[in-house]
Amino acid sequence: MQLSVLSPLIVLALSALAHDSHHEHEDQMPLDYVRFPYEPIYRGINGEVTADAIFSGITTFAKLPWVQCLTRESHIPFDIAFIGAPFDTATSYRPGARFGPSGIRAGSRRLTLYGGYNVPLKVNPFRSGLRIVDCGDIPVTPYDNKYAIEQIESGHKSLLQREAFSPLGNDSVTGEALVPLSLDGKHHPRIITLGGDHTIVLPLLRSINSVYGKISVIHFDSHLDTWKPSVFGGAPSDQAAINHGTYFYWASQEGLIQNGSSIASVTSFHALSSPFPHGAIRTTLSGPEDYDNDDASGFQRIEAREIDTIGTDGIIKKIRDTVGDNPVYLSIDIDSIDPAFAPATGTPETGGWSTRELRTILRGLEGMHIVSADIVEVAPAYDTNAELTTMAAADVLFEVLSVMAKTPLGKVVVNSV
Ligand SMILES: [Mn+2]
Repeated sequence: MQLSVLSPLIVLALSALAHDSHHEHEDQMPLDYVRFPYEPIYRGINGEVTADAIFSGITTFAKLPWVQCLTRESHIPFDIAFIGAPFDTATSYRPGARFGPSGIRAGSRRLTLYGGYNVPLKVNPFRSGLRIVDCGDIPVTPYDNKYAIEQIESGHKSLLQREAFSPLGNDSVTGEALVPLSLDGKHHPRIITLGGDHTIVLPLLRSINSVYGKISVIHFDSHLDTWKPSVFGGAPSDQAAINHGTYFYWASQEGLIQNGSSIASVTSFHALSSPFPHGAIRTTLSGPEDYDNDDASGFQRIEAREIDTIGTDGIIKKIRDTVGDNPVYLSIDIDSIDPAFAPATGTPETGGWSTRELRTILRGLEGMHIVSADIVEVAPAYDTNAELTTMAAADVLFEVLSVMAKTPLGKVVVNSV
């Protein structure tokens, strides 16, 4: 448009800025403002954090410091990073999860209002000594799924393959030095990805595989997501065959996820080698054979309705018995929660868990070696004005973050001599 009209205004504005800086009062928070741990820039009369810090200013996840990890601040190390993957061009029903990262950040504003102490887990992840940051979003094209999936893998790898800021430390019981779980023996940071439709887990698992090798997965979802492309709506092209209902099929085909043999404590409530629990499953199927395919992809299933018989304790036990001490990747589809509590999602299914139940189950994962995690399928356009879904997503991640803060990502090496 009329750049010639605007440009004198821009020049005026810039010159005004140049004359006014660093005098009258403290500057506005610059966009690349970084402070660890998070501290609001404005202080009350007695130096206290002022209450407006929660709803004013630029919103990151839980108001954490924003670090431009993928570009000019790639030299700043961290222990846990939040990163958005705004991709939603492989959804089967409702699109809109590209706005998930910004929606979840909006829903997370109040997490640190009173400081962020997690009462049941007895930890404040924001004051645990770990450096936790929001890295913004991976740039993702909405025009080309093949390229977008490469972008997500590359962005995630770029963060994951760095070394963590804090040393790994010692085992709390034996006092022995902990050893990293990674293939290269280095202590890597943990990444929490804000989706995005569930397809993003394929490139995320490719990245995870590059650091940890084959890995176990804990998958909370109302759907299987191991469907063969032919079952899941057909696949008119190679690219169409990779979508938010088939990515675990492909991850299994590519050998990214571990086959059950290395786990001693597998509970065989479904057949075949099955190290990976799906939780909250309740979808309809094309037929019973979908479960055979799910078995072949290496998953055990926990049906959503099992909560009525075995409760949250029983579900936690099933997960822990299945995964054991293995390094595990955690993927949470917001549709595992009932649409009464989280309506804003791509393929809602009634009969799900409450937000309280999922949070309880997640807290039950304390002590497990969660190497990274995601929450996906949050599509804020279908949310209520009360931000039910984005708030649920943020609170679920607060539990994940608390578990991570309590559990160092290392093991004690038992000397076999
Ligand atoms: Mn899913």
